[in-house]
Amino acid sequence: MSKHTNMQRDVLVLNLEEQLEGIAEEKYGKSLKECTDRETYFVLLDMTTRLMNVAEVYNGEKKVYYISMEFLIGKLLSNNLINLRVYDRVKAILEKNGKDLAVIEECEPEPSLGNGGLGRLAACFLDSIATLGLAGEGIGLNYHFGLFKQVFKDHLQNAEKNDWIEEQSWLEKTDTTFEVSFGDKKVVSRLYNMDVVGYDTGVNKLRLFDIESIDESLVKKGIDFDKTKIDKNLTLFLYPDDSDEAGNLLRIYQEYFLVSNAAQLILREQKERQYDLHELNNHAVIQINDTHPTMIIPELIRILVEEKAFSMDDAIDVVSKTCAYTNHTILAEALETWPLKYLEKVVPQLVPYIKELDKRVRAKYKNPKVQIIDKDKKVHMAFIDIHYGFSINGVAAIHTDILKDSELNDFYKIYPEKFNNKTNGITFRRWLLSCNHPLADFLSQTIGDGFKKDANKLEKLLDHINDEEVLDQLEAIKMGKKKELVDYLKKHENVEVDPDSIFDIQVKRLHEYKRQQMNALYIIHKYLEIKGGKKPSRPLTFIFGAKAAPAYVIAKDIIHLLLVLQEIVNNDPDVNKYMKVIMVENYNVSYAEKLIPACDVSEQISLASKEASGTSNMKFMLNGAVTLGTDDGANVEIHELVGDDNIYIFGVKADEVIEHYKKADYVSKDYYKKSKVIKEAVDFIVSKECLKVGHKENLERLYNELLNKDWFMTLIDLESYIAKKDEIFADYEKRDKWKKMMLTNIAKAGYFSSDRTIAEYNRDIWHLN
Ligand code: NBY
Repeated sequence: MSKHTNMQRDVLVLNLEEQLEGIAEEKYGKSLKECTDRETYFVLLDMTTRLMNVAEVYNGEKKVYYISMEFLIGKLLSNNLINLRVYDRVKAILEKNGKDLAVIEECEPEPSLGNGGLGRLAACFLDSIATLGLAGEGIGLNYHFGLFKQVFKDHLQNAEKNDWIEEQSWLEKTDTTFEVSFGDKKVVSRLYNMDVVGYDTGVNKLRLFDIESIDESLVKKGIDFDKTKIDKNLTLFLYPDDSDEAGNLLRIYQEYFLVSNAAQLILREQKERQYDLHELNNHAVIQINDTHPTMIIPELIRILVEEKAFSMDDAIDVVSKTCAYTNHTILAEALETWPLKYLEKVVPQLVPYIKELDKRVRAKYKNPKVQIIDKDKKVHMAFIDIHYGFSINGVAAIHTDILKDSELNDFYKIYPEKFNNKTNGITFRRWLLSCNHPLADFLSQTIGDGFKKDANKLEKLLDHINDEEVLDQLEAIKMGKKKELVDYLKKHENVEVDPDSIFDIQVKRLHEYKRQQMNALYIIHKYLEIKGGKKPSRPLTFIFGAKAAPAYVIAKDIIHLLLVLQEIVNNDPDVNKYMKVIMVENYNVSYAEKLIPACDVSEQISLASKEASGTSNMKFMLNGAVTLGTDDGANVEIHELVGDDNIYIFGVKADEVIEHYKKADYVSKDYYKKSKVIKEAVDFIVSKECLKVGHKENLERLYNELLNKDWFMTLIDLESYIAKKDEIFADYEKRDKWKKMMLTNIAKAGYFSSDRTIAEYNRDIWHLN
């Protein structure tokens, strides 16, 4: 940090209280004490922004551009205060003025700029890039209504717009505007910046592009709007319903809007710094977050050829050395393939370049499975990344192995040197220091502060594995967090929960491969057991949080089933003393920060081979929950770290699953017919109890899906899942064993710090100094 900014910062920090009073006076003509909670929030927003303005800005010779359609950043106040190292002081000043920082935090709206893991990962990465002192920025879009807000009506998911942007916010409007040309129209963009401050370090920027001509009034009811008015709707929503052609086209318009702006921004910066574009790769590395920003490759090549007098060979060469691709899925249906005719309509200027890239591949490789444009004239976006990027990484060891050995094996054979693994991570600032103050403070007292900068130091906790006082404290902290959640659930979901019950939590996007439906079948099984007189030794609380894509019918049916079960179970006097079911409304980052610290059992039950990594598994572990999971994604690495005794693994393995798909020999009905337990649970979905509360259409559709298709093999694992879950609940009573499991999970979580992940990206891919 320069002496100059350092001093400015010190002055601000020393006079924090005067500063806050000054801002309160300036803005509202009041003392801090007299400000409402909301006004206090805006005072803190101003204060924090001032502090970030005098922090060091990173400016390396080489910079990483993390380009992504999503940055699920969550609320920023608490995190920024923590990273600026003023959280405790601000909290104390507020207390002196009769205010509670935790209450003030509630005034902040949560930016709604991501779907789930992929978007949240991008946000964790920005935090770690800044914390490690690397020059890097995120480039994304500023969606006005973001991902929809979920509202339950009549036991069904409804989608509403999420109007999160306020007059005063962390967004800073800049003077930068670019022109973006599509096949049939032009729009003008505007850049907004958000500061990303590292932990005890400097700041980077998140760059969010918007259009000047946006028209929010296009959205009348729910999330419906005229999808053809691109110049008015382009940045209204994230990932709008893609079930029709207009929705798909809009998505392509959004993607090109992102990459066109990114390319202009990056090239402008190269020019300002007087770098030779033939050496672009020495000054810039572009990390492409999933295939959504893939068009950055042909777009950069196009600009270099058409505007910078590059030969095609030179342009392709330097762009290929600049771009790296991260894959987040092996679900074939999630790998983008755009019909060439869509691209011809939206981005005709790119089509000759995409054809040229395809032609070069054809000239070298005969294998039809590696061609960019297939025989049906569809463009495989991932294949552009693989042929014309220098790195392809998966997000957990098993995931990368599956990419290499099966999904992308044809490419691995061509480019073995390009493939590498980067196991995901999470930022411990948000997922420990910010969401669980009691635990963070207790860890500091017990093992010192070192873990805050070097997460591996958490391992020191293992020295205390036989220390009863430490174990009891961990248990007490968990209980404190459970009680906080109980109050919150009472207030927000109107459900009574017993804090002494076991909190079993599954929160993540709703998808059949994640198998929330298997968890639902367990709940039915337990319900029937209790009805039959078999009571659990301790009450059980099953908590879910999940949004389903509005066009994903079965996912919405699963939500319906969960809400129906919630109604039946919680209102049945024979049962509700022993178990409760809660599907929280509008699960988001802020909700996660309340749920995760209170969790006992972390549900990570995807069909093996299908969850690329998962990241909530890491957040839960760090907060002392024990994982109940399949051998999938990062669960495999958690298992290796904590050992067999500190995790509950069940179900078929990935290779077995892959075999079933190859042979197409999985028949769900066989499992249903063979097992009384499975049959009873599945049949209950269409029982008169369920039909009385729920809708015949939804429940029957789900029932038939499970019986006749079950593409993600729920029934193959149901019996072993029930057995493992009963085992984990029984073990919860062995309090000494359980507390030691909690401690071990926390102690071993250090590996999953995104600081480690980013250090690896930098070491192997980015090479920034
Ligand atoms: O990325 C998730 C993976 O499922 C999870 O296993 C992994 O831990 C995480 C981070 O690597 N993927 C994910 O969240 N994907 C999406 O949200 C997503 C969003 C949009 C589209 C596809 C997937 N899309 O096609 O538009």
